[in-house]
Amino acid sequence: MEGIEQWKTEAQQWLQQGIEYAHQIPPTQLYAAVAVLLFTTLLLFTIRLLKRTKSNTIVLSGLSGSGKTVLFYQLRDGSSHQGTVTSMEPNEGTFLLHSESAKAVLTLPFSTSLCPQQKGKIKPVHVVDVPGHSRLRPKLDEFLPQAAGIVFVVDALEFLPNLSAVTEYLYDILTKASVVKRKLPVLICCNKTDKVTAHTKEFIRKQLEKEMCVQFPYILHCPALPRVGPCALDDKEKLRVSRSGVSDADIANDYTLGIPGEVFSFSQCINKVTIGEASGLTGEISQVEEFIRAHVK
Ligand SMILES: Nc1nc2c(ncn2[C@@H]2O[C@H](COP(=O)(O)OP(=O)(O)O)[C@@H](O)[C@H]2O)c(=O)[nH]1
Ligand SMILES: [Mg+2]
Repeated sequence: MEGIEQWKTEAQQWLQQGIEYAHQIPPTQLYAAVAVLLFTTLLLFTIRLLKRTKSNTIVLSGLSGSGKTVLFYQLRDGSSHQGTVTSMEPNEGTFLLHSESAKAVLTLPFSTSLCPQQKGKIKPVHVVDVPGHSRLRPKLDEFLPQAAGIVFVVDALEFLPNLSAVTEYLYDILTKASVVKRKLPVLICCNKTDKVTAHTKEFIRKQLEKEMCVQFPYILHCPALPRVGPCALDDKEKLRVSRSGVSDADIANDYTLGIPGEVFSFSQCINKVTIGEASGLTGEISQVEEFIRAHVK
């Protein structure tokens, strides 16, 4: 008991001394010190928060057979791993892009692996290759909330026979709340350009934009949707759209695309949609790597 009393009085003395000392300091100095302390705390807190929320996940999506798995191995190992079987589970990994780790090794002639400083400068990328089979597409929703960007792989060789299915899948992605709200950047990657019969990215872009209007005519012909750009459909609007002949499945998504009355173009999307070319098989994947680096820093 006595010990506690003694401790109390000591603490009070210390407090008194502290207050006296604070009184001796000019108020401006005191205010400045408090301001610096607050500012530093706030800065550290913000840096921590930013670091935590900055995602390094890139989602590879697209129909089965478009070349996602080959692209995944090319990004990771710099080879196509031919002969891999169709995966029923998402293929995922966190790694340094092969081309970047190779470059870093070249700059270090006497070392066979990356030194820690070199590794620290290049951020590893978490790449997820989500199987394109329609039964497995819900898997995509698991990864989109943490994604920094989407690479939508299109088979530029067998493009026209798949046009309808490709458009439907792309529409589905571009109207998801997890994509529109977070303005996720999308790269439409026209793959298999090593073959001379592959369609060009310009051709593919135009066909996709045209097909959007064919498959989802309310993008074009529904003046009942007055909002500009992708907009949330409330229940009344969904009913109105479904009465105009569009199936429920088409309007099940949270957002719609395009500007009513205008021909659809990807530039109307709130999120940035770009189009590029690649060949996973031969390793011509620089446009995909540039996209990844632009969004994973
Ligand atoms: N010519 C050519 N074929 C490719 C290319 N990328 C993938 N393929 C072939 O396309 C098929 C499907 O590839 P895969 O990566 O399994 O597609 P996924 O179903 O989207 O994962 C395989 O036979 C690959 O060899 C490419 O860039 N060029
Ligand atoms: Mg695959």
